[in-house]
Amino acid sequence: MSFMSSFSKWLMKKLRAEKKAKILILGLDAAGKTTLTKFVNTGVFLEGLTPTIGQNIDTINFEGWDITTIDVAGQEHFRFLWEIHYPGCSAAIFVIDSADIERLPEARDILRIHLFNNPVLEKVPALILANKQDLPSAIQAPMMIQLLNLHLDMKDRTFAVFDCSALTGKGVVEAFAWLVNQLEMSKL
Ligand code: G3D
Ligand code: MG
Repeated sequence: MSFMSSFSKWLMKKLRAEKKAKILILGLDAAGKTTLTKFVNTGVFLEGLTPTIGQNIDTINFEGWDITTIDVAGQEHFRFLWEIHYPGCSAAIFVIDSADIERLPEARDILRIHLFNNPVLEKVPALILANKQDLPSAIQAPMMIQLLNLHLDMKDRTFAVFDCSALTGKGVVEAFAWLVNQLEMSKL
């Protein structure tokens, strides 16, 4: 069995044991959200991928689980359409292209607007993925925390930053293990 397939099976088993959760995957366009979702879904999940509004929202349903991925950049006038997806979600993942230094300020602003300063997502654990670590210029988690000001902005929040590559899968299992643990703890 391939690594990806056993990862998917492991994740599905964990999630199933937890019954239901709605997980948001946010980030700028081209951060790697779709690649991550494909990785998570490889092989096992029943995929009903439907681009709901324009090209920037995908919803995947499997076994009663919802994963919604949203490109939260630009198109501010459509914001009210994305925000209907926010209530009731159990966790939020924010994906960053760690090799795209030029867009880091934009990612930081968007992260603030959609996650830190968003009362609807105040209580949910936030997993921040420093994606594209396979690229030599990628910024790693400790530096990312400083650059995004997470140590200050997120001090009252449950969050973690993980290095990963949605392309190779490196780091994804560890990151999702953290997230699933948070979901498990929130049900205690
Ligand atoms: P999005 O859904 O957030 O908009 P995508 O982003 O998943 O469509 O990814 C955008 C581009 O980044 C894709 O390349 C994809 O292959 C690439 N990408 C995603 N994750 C990684 C990663 O971890 N490492 C590297 N090197 N590339 C990654 P294309 O060329 O198809 O635009
Ligand atoms: Mg996408």
